[in-house]
Formats: sequence, structure tokens, C-alpha cells
Amino acid sequence: MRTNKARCGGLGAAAIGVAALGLGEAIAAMRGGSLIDTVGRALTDTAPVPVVEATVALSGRHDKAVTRLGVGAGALAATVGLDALPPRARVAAAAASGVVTGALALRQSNRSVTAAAGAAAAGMLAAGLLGRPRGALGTVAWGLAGMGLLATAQTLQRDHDRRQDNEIRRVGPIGVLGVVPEDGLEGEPGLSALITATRKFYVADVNLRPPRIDPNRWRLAVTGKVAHPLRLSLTELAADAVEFDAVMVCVHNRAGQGRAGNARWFGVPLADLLEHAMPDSDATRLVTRAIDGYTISLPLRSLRSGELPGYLVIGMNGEPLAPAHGFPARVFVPGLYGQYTGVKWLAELELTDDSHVDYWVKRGWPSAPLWVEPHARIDVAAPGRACAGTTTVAGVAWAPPEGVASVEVRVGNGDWQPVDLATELAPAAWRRWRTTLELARGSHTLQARTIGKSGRVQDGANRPPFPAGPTGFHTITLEV
Ligand SMILES: Nc1nc2c(c(=O)[nH]1)N[C@H]1C(S)=C(S)[C@@H](COP(=O)(O)O)O[C@H]1N2
Ligand SMILES: [Mo]
Repeated sequence: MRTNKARCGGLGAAAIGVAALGLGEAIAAMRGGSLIDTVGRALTDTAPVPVVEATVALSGRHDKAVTRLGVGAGALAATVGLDALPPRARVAAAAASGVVTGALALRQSNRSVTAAAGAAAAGMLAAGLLGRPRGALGTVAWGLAGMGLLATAQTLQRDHDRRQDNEIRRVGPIGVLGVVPEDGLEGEPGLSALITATRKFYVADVNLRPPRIDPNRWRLAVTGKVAHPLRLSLTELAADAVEFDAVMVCVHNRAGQGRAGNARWFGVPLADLLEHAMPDSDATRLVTRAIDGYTISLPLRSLRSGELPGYLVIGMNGEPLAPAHGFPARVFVPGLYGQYTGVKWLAELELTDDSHVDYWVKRGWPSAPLWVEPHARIDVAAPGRACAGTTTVAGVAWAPPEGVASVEVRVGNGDWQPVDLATELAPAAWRRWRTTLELARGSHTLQARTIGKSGRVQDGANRPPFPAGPTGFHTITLEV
């Protein structure tokens, strides 16, 4: 009897949890915010690095959805826990969770006041409803009301996103994709496109929702240890921008994975911007700071000498940057992993000294920029239709910034055999490749590796991403 009652009670508390979460989320969403995303960001900011690494490894490109689900499930579990507390403790704990979430919202974003009000309302609803007797009808009613509110929140968030998309559209085309580039390997089924479509380009960052920025009010500020601080609009930046093709790779991209994309970017060389700003002689680092405070910094001397060929990027594939990819501006140094390449949603370039410590450096990642390892990915390994045994193998390879000198494949422990390389788009871009192999009936292991033009040979030792970037060959098994 007791357990039965407890179970029903748990369900009732969970229903109230859905209602409280829905109310808070709907209020936050009135200005495009989200309590779930606020808490998710706070977890990302504080989770121990092994937990972050495990989450990324297990959830892959679904990391944001997994974090959201985790936060939602955690909130429901917490309401069930609250329900079992004595009355005073329950009210205190519900109020405290509202206050903490509200404070997080105030710290994190500019829509914070509304989100903070949502958190307070959610806490109050939970404090008022939990611990009271409730029937099956009440449980169903609160559950349904909560789900309705969650759906409303989603609609409000979508409206908000649509408004920003319209604002971005009004910025108009930025850069010209021009003639879609070709490399001679068009029409190979299953092979990655030479230029990754923006909507297919991987997204990696610590936010669950991209910060939204008004392009009309946005200005790039160049500040700190400079003789001439700058404030530049998108239009002013566009006047000095050039186009370049380059692959961007996440430091979490293990052998064969999809956290890498190749795009045509439009941006202003950082060396030019720095020239205009005239850095002081004691400036040693360029801090790229995002609108939400997240930073990635780069050694100034290498940027000015061209050893780090960085750009302030405002366009991608012929359009302004998409919200997920950093609209209105980001910093990108082809050849460095995304985590070291500069921030999306750029607010400020600050010249400073080496006392600055970046977001991930505080968490144990190295402070020196990490270069992308040469890598070959196998996209296609298909037995031929005409004659069994003849197998087409094709993929993409990169060794930015110097470019791919060769790609080789091997079957089992056999010799490495060179493949045909497509025309090079740009040294920092990815390069497509293709070959055919004659394979006997049975099961085969296939590996690929890249050699860079500077002589870097892809390392086959399997190394995890933390702390220096992953290594290892993409290995697939093929049945003929
Ligand atoms: N503001 C901000 N910029 C950021 C990040 C972030 O978390 N916040 N993540 C970096 C990482 S780890 C990568 S891999 C690239 C990913 O860029 P993309 O999402 O456009 O592929 O952005 C970088 N810039
Ligand atoms: Mo990344």
C-alpha cells in the first residue's frame, strides 16, 4: 500500500515539476531565453574535464540535445526529491533552486531579467504545490498544463530565432561563393562535398543556444594595449575582407568522425586590423572575447608575423555567419583546432599581456595553440557493382595550413599504397581522394593516412582528445 502511494506521489510531484519547468521556460522564452539552457551552460562551465570529455565522446554531435535532456530529467528528479522533504525544508529548497537558477540567468546573458523572473516563478510554483494532497486528476492536469507551457516556450523561442534570421537576411549576401568550386571528384556517391553546406557544418560550443546579436548595433571593438582603439561596423569590416577556403576541425574529432567541415570564409586578415590599431610594445596576447564572456587568446607576435594566419570572419559560404556559427563575427586561424582558433559571437579583440587565462586553460587544457593533426577520413568503401572484388575507396584529408602532400591506404597489415588526389582547392582546405582496390572474398580491415606538405606523417597511435588533440588512423572493416 505504502509503496503504491509513494509511487503515485512521485508521479504527482513529477507532474508539478513539469508544470514548474514549463512556467519558468515559457516566461524565459518571452525574450528568447531558456532556463534549461541556462542550467546546461552552468553545468558545462563547472563539470570536471573527465565528465566533459565523456559527454562529448558518448553523445557525439548530439551533445546539446543530451545535455538538455539531462537537465530536464534532473529537474523532474529534483521535484520528486523535494516532495519527500519536510514542509519547511521543501519550501526553502524550492526557493533556493529558483534563486540559484535566476542568478545564473542574470550572470549569463542579456535576456537575463526575464529568465530570472521565470526561475523565480518556477521555484514559487513548486514551493506552493509540492507536499499537498493531490488526486490523479490533479496529476494529469498539472502534467498537461506543464506540457502545454513547454510547447508554448518552444514556439516563443522559434519566433525569436526567426526574427534573428530575418535580421541576418537583411544584412544581405556577404562575400561571393561565386562559381561552386570543383576538384574533379564530383558525382562520387557518399563522398563528402568539397564545400560543406552550412546547415551540415558541425556545431561545437559551450552554449546550448547561440547568443543573439543585433547586427545594426553591433560593433567590433579593438581595445586594451593599443595606440588606436577601433570600433568597426559589419559594413566597414566587409570593405576590407577577402575570401579564403579552409577546413575547421574540432579538437574532439576522433579518427573518422564528422566534427570537421570545409568552407569558403570571408574575413579581414587579423594582421591588417592589428596594424591599424597599433599595439603597445608590452602587448603579448590577443584575447578574442565572445558576447557571453567566453574567451580564446592567441600569441600576438605569431599573428603579426603570419605564423598564425588569422582572420576576423564575417561570412561563410557566400552568406553572413549563421547564428550557430557565430553571427555576426568570429575569429578563425586556419590550421588551429576550433578550441584554439578564436571565438564565435565576437564582441571584442583585447590586446593584453600573458596574465590572461582562457576558459579551457582554466580547466587544464594547454595554453599554447594546438595545431590540427594531418588526418584522412574514409567516406566511401563500396564493392563495385560490375565485378565483385573491385572496391572504390574515397574520402577527405587535411593537413592545414600547409596542405596534403599524399594520402595512402592499406589493407590489413599490408603496404601503404598511394591514392589519387583531387585538385587542391587551397592548402588549408580539405582535399578529396579516391582509389580502387582489388580485394579477395572475405573480411578486410582498411586504414587511411595523410602526409602533409611539411613532411608531417599522420600518427597511428590511438590518443584521446585531451589534452593535445586526438591521433589514430580511421579504420573500417569491409566485407567483400
Ligand atoms: N564563443 C565561443 N566560440 C567558440 C566556442 C565556444 O564554445 N564559444 N567553441 C570553439 C570550438 S571548441 C570549436 S570546435 C569551434 C566550432 O565552430 P563551429 O560551431 O562553427 O563549427 O568554435 C570555437 N569557438
Ligand atoms: Mo571544438
